[in-house]
Amino acid sequence: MLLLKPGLRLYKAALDRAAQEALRDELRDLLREAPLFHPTMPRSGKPFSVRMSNCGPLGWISDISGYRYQAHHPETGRPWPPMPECLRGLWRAYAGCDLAPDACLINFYDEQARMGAHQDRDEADFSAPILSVSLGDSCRFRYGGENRRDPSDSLRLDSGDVLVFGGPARLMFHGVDRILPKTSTLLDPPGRINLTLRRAK
Ligand code: MD6
Ligand code: FE
Repeated sequence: MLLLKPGLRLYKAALDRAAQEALRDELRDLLREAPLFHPTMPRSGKPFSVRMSNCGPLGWISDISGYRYQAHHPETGRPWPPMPECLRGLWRAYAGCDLAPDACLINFYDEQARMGAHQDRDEADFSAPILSVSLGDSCRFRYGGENRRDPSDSLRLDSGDVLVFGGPARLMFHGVDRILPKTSTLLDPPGRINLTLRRAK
């Protein structure tokens, strides 16, 4: 475990290749039930460059009217599929939180996609951490402080890595500067999947 700063823990290669392949295959089926959609920014309606879906009781979505957690897919109207057991096991092993996650956001990045600096603050209780799992191509992940203008650092996240944001790091600004194309053979089509497990309610 690497403690990057108080509350920010990185577990390199928490999933080995076989576990990554098993999770990839589960996600492939899950995304047939809950297809990736193109979220848009509140007010402006500008599309995100990532595509999203969710699993678990609640899912995070963004559209013209705002950010929120809801229990159904915005396009199919169906409930989100259950969270794979492998993800719940990572939460038990690494989150350090007795309560189970009730939401998992799935972000898919193609080679051009990025994620602007943001805080995750739509959850009811910031005492629970957020646990992130990376699959596929590596990325440059940027993290700073609680104010957008605080100094920032970046690190490389590779397939199989788990990052936990909790305690004093829970509300830090973070984003994805860029995807590093052709750094993994896990996904076809290529790209990066990031899963973030949360306690939304
Ligand atoms: C990403 N991650 O890695 C974006 N949020 O693609 C996040 O936005 C994130 O890694 C909250 C906690 C951990 C994260
Ligand atoms: Fe985030």
